[in-house]
Amino acid sequence: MLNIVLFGPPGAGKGTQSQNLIQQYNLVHLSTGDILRGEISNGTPLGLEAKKLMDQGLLVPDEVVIGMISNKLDSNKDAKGFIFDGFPRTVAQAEALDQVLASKNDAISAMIALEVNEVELEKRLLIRGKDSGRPDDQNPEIIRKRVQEYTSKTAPVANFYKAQSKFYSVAGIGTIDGIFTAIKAVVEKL
Ligand code: B4P
Repeated sequence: MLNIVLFGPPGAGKGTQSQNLIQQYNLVHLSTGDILRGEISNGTPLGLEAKKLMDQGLLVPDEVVIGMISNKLDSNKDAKGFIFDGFPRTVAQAEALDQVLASKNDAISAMIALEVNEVELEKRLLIRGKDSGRPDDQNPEIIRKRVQEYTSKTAPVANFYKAQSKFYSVAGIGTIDGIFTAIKAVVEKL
């Protein structure tokens, strides 16, 4: 199976490049951000709790997102592979993902990290915030909080995959097509 973790700070292009990858390689897209926003729009108890944290730029508790991903893996048994977009976002999530995949005789193939500087991230998210209505994209302070959460809790996940020799870095600034070409070059070598 081809299982790719698409990694990077908020606004790095994970969601954007996931769409390209699922089309090119016929993979299932698992975005914890999208799943959580689905829970919010359905008004579920989980969604109501998640919204309070997401609106402040904070991460949702590990056990909540691990449970969600586990359920999605179980309900996509025929998949050729998965794109994990926005997950794992903590080392505990990465460890749990390895365990869940190992129980299915499966594993992560690669982590592809999109490298984008903070000035560009803030610019992109504020532009998206104008159209998307996403409350976490509209306020520079909340965006900075999300980047802080990324730096303190999510960036260490890269070391987890480096230790397994599965880490690949791709420059995330440039055209969407150009960045996808660089991502494909990594995937083709796996
Ligand atoms: P996510 O939904 O994962 O959102 P994100 O990281 O902010 O952005 P995304 O990756 O989708 O955007 P993209 O860069 O593609 O998370 C939202 C929140 O959910 C988190 O803050 C957290 O609270 C919670 N959450 C989610 N997963 C969690 C987890 N595992 N554990 C705990 N909490 C979790 O795109 C951004 C913009 O840039 C777009 O408008 C796009 O068009 C533009 N763009 C993309 N590529 C570009 C390029 N090359 N040039 C110019 N613009 C570009």
